[in-house]
Amino acid sequence: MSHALGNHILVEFMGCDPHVMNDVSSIERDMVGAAQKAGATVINSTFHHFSPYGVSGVVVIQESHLAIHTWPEYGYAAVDLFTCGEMDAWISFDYLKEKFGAKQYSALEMKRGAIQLLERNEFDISSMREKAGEWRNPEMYTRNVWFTDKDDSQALSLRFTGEIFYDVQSPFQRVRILESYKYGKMLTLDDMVMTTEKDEFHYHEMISHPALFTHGNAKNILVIGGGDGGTVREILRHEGVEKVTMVEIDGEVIEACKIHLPKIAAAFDNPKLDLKVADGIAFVKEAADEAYDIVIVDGSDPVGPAEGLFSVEFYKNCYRILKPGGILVAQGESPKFNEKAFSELNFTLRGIFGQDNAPVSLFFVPTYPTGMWSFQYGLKGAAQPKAISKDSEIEAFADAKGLRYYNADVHKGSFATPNFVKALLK
Ligand code: SPD
Repeated sequence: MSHALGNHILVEFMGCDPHVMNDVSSIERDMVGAAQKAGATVINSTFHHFSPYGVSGVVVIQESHLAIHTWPEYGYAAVDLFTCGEMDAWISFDYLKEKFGAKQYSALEMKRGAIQLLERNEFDISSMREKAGEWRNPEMYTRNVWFTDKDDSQALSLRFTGEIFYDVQSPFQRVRILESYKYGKMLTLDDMVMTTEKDEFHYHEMISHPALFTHGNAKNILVIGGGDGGTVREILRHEGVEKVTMVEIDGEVIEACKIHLPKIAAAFDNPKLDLKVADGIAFVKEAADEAYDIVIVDGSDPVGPAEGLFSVEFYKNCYRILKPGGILVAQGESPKFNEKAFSELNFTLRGIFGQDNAPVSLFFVPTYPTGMWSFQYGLKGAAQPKAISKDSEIEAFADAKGLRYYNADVHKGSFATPNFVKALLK
């Protein structure tokens, strides 16, 4: 006969596979599986991934809960198996030990709620029992799995279905396609959000159209990065463009987006596109002087393979390969999330293109941390994007092409600089 209300097993799993310990969806699946294997009724699961490392989560079961915190860098998971009633939590323990590939482990079992120390209150629990009956369908439990893109002090979290459509560790980064509830399918690289089905147009319209309208006669365009295809899709809406060369370092990004984000990867078959899977930094270094009207750098954040896309040498080469009057546009990070990269890039561009020739365009992307993002320009000529006077041309284009973010007012307004940004750039 049991003399306690609950049974608590505190588990140390060590020597686990670090990749498994950092994979929120597989940990959620295993924790739910561990509960079900032991015959528990799952009510709800909530799991978060913390970038760059670690997963925390809990599976609420009718018999209480299973919880986990992982430290992938130590191959370690701290697991709590708390159960009431007849459930045998050691079945969950064995299941997780195998799934996590734990090389060492220890477990401490404690009885919780010693009956002899407790005083029972008399009250009618029959209505609670009826309610409990509604929870019995194990297919009906709510999954609450969160993807988090964060630095040390700020985060953006998106709830996703737990389904992973694509998950490949390329030579450069981990390429994944997940499905979020609010923003649809999304591309993540090393646990940072790159683009989502629902808000990709904010970014892709703003990286391309302001530069093309400012230039007015761009025929030969180079895109560095941009593996999801959204940037070339927008550029190729301009009929005067004769050739776009796109150089993406990671073929896995292209592949993932072709399969799972076809509306973004919609222009890869366009005959004007010369698509190269190669190192964009080396490509720019070897490219001929004054070859391009516009160079667009659609890179990821300045860690991993995109780090070199924030270097002085790279932008000196971009300047060299632009024709006179040419325009550079670079993914410029956020003045609220990555202030250092944002301002350093602007200093670099001002140093190369001239003090008045490196304007910043601000725009809004809900799925990037803080939502406020930038493109930074390098102008190798007199045309200033802010001073554009082509309103009716822009409006007609936006209308004809069904654009959802860019218009003449947004073009001009995006180059207005809030005071805190001016201060950052001093
Ligand atoms: N933190 C997100 C930075 C995103 C940079 N590039 C996105 C690629 C979209 N084509």
